[in-house]
Amino acid sequence: MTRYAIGLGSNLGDRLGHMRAGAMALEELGLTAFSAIYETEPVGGPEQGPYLNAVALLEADLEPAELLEHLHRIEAAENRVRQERWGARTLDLDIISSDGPATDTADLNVPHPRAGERAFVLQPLVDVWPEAPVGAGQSAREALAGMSDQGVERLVPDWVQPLRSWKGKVLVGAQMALMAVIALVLVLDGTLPTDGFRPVQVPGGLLAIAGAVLAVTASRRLGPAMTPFPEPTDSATLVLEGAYRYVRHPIYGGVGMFFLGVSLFLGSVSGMVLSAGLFLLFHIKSTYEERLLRVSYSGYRDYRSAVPRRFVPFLF
Ligand code: A4P
Ligand code: MG
Repeated sequence: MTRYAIGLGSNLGDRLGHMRAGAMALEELGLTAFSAIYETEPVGGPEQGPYLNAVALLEADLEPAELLEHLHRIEAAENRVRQERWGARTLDLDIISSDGPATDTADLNVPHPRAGERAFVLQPLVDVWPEAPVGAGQSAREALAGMSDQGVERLVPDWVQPLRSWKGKVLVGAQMALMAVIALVLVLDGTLPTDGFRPVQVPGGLLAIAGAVLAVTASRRLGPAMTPFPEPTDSATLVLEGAYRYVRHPIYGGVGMFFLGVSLFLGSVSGMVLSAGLFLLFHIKSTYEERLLRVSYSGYRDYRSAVPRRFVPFLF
């Protein structure tokens, strides 16, 4: 039995779909572990979109050359077309490292000759096999230490199965509970002045109305893609119009503004504090959600740079 680390990469078409198809095919060759999935800046080659990269570990009774044939077959099944060196690809499978003797032939080099200098290979490799030899007598962990980050970002640990996790459910549960508590506190704690009005009622009322308008228009724009869960639905496409041109999470922003506005209007300090807590929870939830959106949509990374505001147009 030989242990092999296989690097997976995709930056063309349905990246996650190609990575998953590759992962399924590797399972039949003796798979033992998968790294998390990372989004990475392209290294070398022509101008091209960001990659998804991961590493799989195999224990297989195969010679390196036989394994390479299997990898080429799996790549071909994902319509891999070889046009230019380091060009965009639907699926690239490379033998990164093994615990067998080094291979150095005309069409196969193991360890992969460039593995030791590339963070997009080393970071996922360290997830599953930190001591993997990557050339020059170095392990993956040693080669990675002291390397600049090279635009490699860890997205999600479990990517081979559909993206549904307990974390999403916990976040939705916490959000529903907190919204119910704020509503209850406002009913019990909020008061309207009997003699005239308080000056903060004007900005409070305006904020609540603006929040409601933002949340309602954005949810109508989202249509069938709307879900309380952070994981995108299977049929969803990325919505970038309407309120989404100004903020990346207008529904969360609108709901938060609404609760804060009503708390101001009713003069409830507890309501204001809890509304600030709701914004904090939305921040945590949307940070997680954006990692899932980046795995699912190659355009999300550019969208995030183009629309820097998360919740409130022009502010934050
Ligand atoms: N070959 C030699 N050694 C190996 C090995 N250890 N594993 C030969 C796999 N193949 C190996 O590969 C060309 C030939 O290399 C194969 O036919 C095989 O005989 P290829 O897959 O047709 O083409 P390639 O992948 O473009 O070539 P190369 O030189 O292996 O590219 P690299 O160095 O793997 O770079 N940026 C990011 N962020 N993420 C990436 O995944 N990948 C590349 C490809 C460039 N930039 C990237 C990424
Ligand atoms: Mg390759």
